[in-house]
Amino acid sequence: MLENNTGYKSGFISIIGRPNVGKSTFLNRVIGQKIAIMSDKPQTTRNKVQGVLTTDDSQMIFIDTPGIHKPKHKLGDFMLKVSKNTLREVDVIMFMVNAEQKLGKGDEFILEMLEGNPTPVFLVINKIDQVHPDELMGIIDSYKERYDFAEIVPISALQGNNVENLLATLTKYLPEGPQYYPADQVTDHPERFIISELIREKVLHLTREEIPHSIAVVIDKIRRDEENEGKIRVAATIIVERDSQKGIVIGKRGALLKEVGIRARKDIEMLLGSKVYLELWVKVQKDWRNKSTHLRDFGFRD
Ligand code: GDP
Ligand code: MG
Ligand code: K
Repeated sequence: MLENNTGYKSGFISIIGRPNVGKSTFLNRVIGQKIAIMSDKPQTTRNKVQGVLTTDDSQMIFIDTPGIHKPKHKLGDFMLKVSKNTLREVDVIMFMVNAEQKLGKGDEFILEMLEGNPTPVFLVINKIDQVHPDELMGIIDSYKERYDFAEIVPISALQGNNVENLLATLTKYLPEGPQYYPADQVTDHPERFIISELIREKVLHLTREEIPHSIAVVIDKIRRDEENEGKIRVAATIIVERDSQKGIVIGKRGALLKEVGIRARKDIEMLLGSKVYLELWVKVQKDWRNKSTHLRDFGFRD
């Protein structure tokens, strides 16, 4: 993390919108293909970092907020609640729509859900390469009457039109803050975040309600072991808040932790396309929960 970061801005941005409006295309354009594509794998119901854009004066952390659609079942209900909370905690919400489509039921549902949310919402009208410029005002007006957007920005994620302007405007809304993620770590090892989420997911699944969602998984090391058939060695630490939780995560004679390792390793091997040697540790860190919700939720590494 940078010291003396006066003037440096950083924050969390949630991109929401109906399927196929161009969310992944946007992320691919601003961050690079790999990250968005990989995090598209539907493996967790939880918010996750989709990509981090680091510049000289800012860092934008884009968060995937799943479950923003009319819930069909109990779990959907739960996910919606989690997403709603996330949307209150991020610094900016990017609500992306397709310029070719009229405001539909899916958009209505999202807008209703945003009612009363204090977070600034950007209306990002994507695919403007598909509509005539004269049509744009009408589209903007139809959305304007529905919600008090902080900004309305038309773009083409595919062709890149106005994307730089959108990023500059986003930066204005970010608070002063640290560079949460080292720039090179994110661009060189996007897998890191996904791997920690995969491990977390297994712990939560195997422990059910006994372990709170606030646990964190920190990846200590990812290294290719050239002497060992190029196997990738991953070392990770699961951080819990209490000794009792440590006991639960480890399980009787280490059985639960072993199972976490077996399941996580399978997924990580699929993700990396390589044999993986996974080493898991469990650590108690009592004040973990007292840190800012953001840091806790997004697996901040200190
Ligand atoms: P997501 O479901 O919101 O992540 O949407 P995707 O990023 O997967 O995009 C859905 C489709 O829309 C893909 O075929 C993209 O190529 C296309 N698309 C995305 N952005 C644009 C754009 O700005 N212009 C045009 N013409 N197509 C786009
Ligand atoms: Mg997508
Ligand atoms: K997505």
